[in-house]
Amino acid sequence: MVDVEKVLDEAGLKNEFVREYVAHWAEITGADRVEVVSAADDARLLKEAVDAGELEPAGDGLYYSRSYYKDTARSEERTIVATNNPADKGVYNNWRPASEMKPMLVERMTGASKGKTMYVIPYLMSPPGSPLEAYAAGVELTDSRTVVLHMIRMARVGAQYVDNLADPNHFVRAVHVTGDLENLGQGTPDDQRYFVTVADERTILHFGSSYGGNALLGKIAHGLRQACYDGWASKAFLAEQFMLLGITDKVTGEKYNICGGFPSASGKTNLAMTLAPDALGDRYVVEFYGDDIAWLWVNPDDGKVYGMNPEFGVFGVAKDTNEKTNPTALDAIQPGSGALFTNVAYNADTHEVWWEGKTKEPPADVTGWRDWKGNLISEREPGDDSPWAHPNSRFTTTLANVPNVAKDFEDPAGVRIDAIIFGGRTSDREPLVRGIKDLAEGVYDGLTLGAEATFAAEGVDGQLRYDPMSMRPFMAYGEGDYARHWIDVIGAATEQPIFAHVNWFQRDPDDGHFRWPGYRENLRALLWLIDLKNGKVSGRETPVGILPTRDELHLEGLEISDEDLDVLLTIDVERWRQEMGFREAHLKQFDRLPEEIWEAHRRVAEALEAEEA
Ligand code: GTP
Ligand code: SPV
Ligand code: MN
Repeated sequence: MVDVEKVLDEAGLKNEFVREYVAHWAEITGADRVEVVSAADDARLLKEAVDAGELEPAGDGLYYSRSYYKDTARSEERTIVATNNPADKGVYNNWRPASEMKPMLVERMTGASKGKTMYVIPYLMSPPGSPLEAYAAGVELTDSRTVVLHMIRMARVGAQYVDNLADPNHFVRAVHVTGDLENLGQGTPDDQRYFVTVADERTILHFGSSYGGNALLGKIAHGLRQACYDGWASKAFLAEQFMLLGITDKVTGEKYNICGGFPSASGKTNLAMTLAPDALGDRYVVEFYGDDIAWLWVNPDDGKVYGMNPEFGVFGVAKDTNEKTNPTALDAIQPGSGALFTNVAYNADTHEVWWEGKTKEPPADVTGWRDWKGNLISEREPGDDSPWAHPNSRFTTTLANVPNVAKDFEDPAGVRIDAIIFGGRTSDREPLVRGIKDLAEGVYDGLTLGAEATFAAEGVDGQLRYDPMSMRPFMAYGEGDYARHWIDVIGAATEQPIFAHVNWFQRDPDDGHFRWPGYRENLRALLWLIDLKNGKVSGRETPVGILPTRDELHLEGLEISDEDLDVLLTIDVERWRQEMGFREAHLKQFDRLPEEIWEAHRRVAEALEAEEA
């Protein structure tokens, strides 16, 4: 048996509730050793991980790892929100009673860390001093060293974050046990994995993965699922899968902050890291606040909506990240940054990494190159053109490495939110941007976000589905209550942000090309939205929101055909009328959906009926 008391004393970890929790799970998991970690342990842990073969060198201060080949993305099916109240059941949260799930997880975790070290990771999911700090503290226990190294990049890590809590018992208990990955029946009827958030007990129990949101529990499980529940239970805030950026217009000196949700792997990181298009000169400066999670609240002093990014790093999709699409990301993962790469292609001779879209063609000399599964490219069967990197392969780097990170990204006050946008991969129907000024219509728009699912979750790639506010995989309670909470929180602001729906992914059905060039050019749509909010442009009213006219958009230097632009700036009324029926069926699933949402739905439907097709 490990002498847990001794380990905690030596680490100076005094919080009695934390100590009790660590001792409890050390006994259940049967770990051989217990170790408390802080960010200062990074260099030592990196060296240990390299010596143990868990990481491989990928250049100066860069590291590479592969996860088990059946463990490369979140599993939505195996992810569950459990509580003690059946009324918390929603359509998407896979609700189960806490009393049923806890024993199942304890059973799976019992003795499952035998022979391993249980790392104790005290963390904070907010800048210190934030008004939401009380919801941000947690302690992850994990039996994976690579998970520790990821957590050190993605969250603020150290014993100080749990030793001075206002309420010493108010921290999230987050237990991660990897399990025997080769014998878990991933994706079969006998699947042993369970990723459970016991939301009303602020306890997270994840078993059977060592990858991404399944294992870095501060991020998705706490920062989104648990916080979504906490925000509602406390009535104090919203926790959303949102990016958050600032745009400064150097001519007027004004700065605007925009946050918004696109489903997983649909462009949040790319948008938050974007640079103004070269053709717009240096008038606009984009600052990065966050790329995956934002917590929003109203500041009672000025009545405005504020937001902050609870994370400390970026866990970004590697695919198609290159000098043209996202130079900022490349800077953030350069030599010396301490970045980690997972499931990209790797060359052990040269320590290089590669992924689809990093360069147009893969390295011409394949000597030494292995794909994400570890197989030599040189030994592939002729005609095997499967990707070298897994589509959900990722890079992990801290915010401080992002060259355009906002100077005030750690300001505990957060930043004022001027606009909230929704978007996703929608190959038709959704125009480039439509502005929405009414709160209920904005919330309605978020709830009816329809998009193609991506490879960030197992087994759903390409499916067209509704993903309310991009929170479908992270929703912690009922959708009707969630809509009510949104209207209440944002409705309490005396100055409302403007809403908008954006789409960078409309395609020409004839040849499949993206009608909008995307990436850095996306800033043009956001600039128009700010102009709309400020009354500098009035756009064109349509049944589904306000669209830009061609001359209101900042189009200087943009290469786009007239036909593509016309389609991007018009509404296909017939297609939208059909959509309204789908939306009605979608919304009908939700219990206690606020009447304001139904009114918004009917207003849009009636306006569409009245429109000339
Ligand atoms: P998660 O981390 O899974 O929540 O994803 P995310 O929403 O941050 O997505 P990310 O920005 O990493 O983009 C995912 C994929 O979409 C990448 O392969 C990008 O290259 C691609 N992408 C992002 N923005 C655009 C765009 O404007 N146009 C096109 N065509 N592709 C884009
Ligand atoms: C997502 O899938 O939305 C992510 C990556 O941000 S993960 O941390 O794996 O959830
Ligand atoms: Mn995400």
